[in-house]
Amino acid sequence: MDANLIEANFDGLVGPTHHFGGLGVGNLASQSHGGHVARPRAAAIQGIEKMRLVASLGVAQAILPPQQRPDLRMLQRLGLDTLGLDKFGIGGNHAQVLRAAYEASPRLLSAAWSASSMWAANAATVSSATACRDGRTHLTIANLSSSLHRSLEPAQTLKLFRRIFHDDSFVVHPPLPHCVSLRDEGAANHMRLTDRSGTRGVDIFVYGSDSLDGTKSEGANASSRFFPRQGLDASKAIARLHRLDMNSTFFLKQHPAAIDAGAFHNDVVAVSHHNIWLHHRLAYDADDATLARIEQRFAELTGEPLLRYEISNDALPLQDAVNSYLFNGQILSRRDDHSMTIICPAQVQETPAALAVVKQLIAGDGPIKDFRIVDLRESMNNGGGPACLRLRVPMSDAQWQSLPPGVRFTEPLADRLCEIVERYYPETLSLDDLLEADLIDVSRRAVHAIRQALGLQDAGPGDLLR
Ligand code: SUG
Repeated sequence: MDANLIEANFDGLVGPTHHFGGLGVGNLASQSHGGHVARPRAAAIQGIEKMRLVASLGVAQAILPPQQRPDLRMLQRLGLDTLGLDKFGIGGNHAQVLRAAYEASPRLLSAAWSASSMWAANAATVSSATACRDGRTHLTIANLSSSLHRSLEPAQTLKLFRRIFHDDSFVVHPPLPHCVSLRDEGAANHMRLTDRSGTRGVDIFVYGSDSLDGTKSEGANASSRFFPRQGLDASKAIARLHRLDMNSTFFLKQHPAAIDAGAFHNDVVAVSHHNIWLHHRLAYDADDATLARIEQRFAELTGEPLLRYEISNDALPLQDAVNSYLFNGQILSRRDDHSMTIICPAQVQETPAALAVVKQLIAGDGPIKDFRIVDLRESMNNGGGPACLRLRVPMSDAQWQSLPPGVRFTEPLADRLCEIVERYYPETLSLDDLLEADLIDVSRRAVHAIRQALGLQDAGPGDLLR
């Protein structure tokens, strides 16, 4: 595949049951907002506004529908199964099921309702066709084994992705087996650095744990506060599955200080786009020689220097990096003049050190010429910034044309989605509201209407629910 690749952004539309469950492992925003009242309607509109902005820059934008919730079958599988649900989670006394879940644990109830599939950066790891030896674009669905609410996503994601990426030029792999050493959180822990055409380059996988039993790293290099979410064994398996060239594939370990400060994914302390790699000094437990080898390999392959911007802890303390989500910005190449823009969450503007870093980047002679601020407060309060909400899929124009047309962003589609959101989504949602059986129907209708708007109508109740 020689022609230039486009970097399509697939955003997860926030679902109608967005709430603050306090469920995110090592995710400080999620933990500190647990139990707060959420605003699902505003959350979805904020996400759609971001898509409008990205599309207005001439970037290929597509939309992933929210998943069906609650996952009553999960509750059934955990022993709350005596209440007459059928195999699709239909029937039975829903109010009783929800109450029983709540009494078993409010976290269980929250997990069943979680709208976490909005964070599409965790849906899959994607390898460009130009990196894979068979010349196809490989996607491995993330198993998201570190937490219950997220482990519910892969089954529906696999179905959806097989439908969207149906063309022979894509290969969609099922999630790796659910186990501790193979826990995998998808593209949030992977970066592909390329020349400006998007073709030649290197792959970097970032992991948190490399110990043999896969739990925690030992010794001084161990994170002490939080369970690392990505296992090295998982990253290696994906690199093999995707048939990557091991001479241009690197595995970097997250710095334990970063995990301890709340960087539960690489994309909280690093961001990449084409030949740009912006990261915090404490993002990796790697010496300068390792980073230099990556730069050298990149230059060999592309004939260009890698533009690596390392931000020191003095310039931006880790805590400010995590609070502002500067590194979760989206760097995008505009279609008109190919200059780059970074889209940052509003929290960057409110964090002087983070704002200073962005301004310095723009003022320099690098390709990033502009920054835009987006308000994603609802998602941010659960630890999900601009980059978390999107999955990048490098593809040729022919591959873009092969997608079901309804998932490609257009302004009329955005307007239609806003109407659906206004019509069905609750204005506010608290944990107590999750006990309301009526919410089941509202949520199903909303997701059904969204899938219809995207041209992903369902064949029957089985399809709709699983
Ligand atoms: O997995 N939050 C998500 C946020 C994911 C962000 N993604 C990236 N960094 N790419 C998580 O921790 C919170 C849900 C709750 O608490 O209700 C949550 O799952």
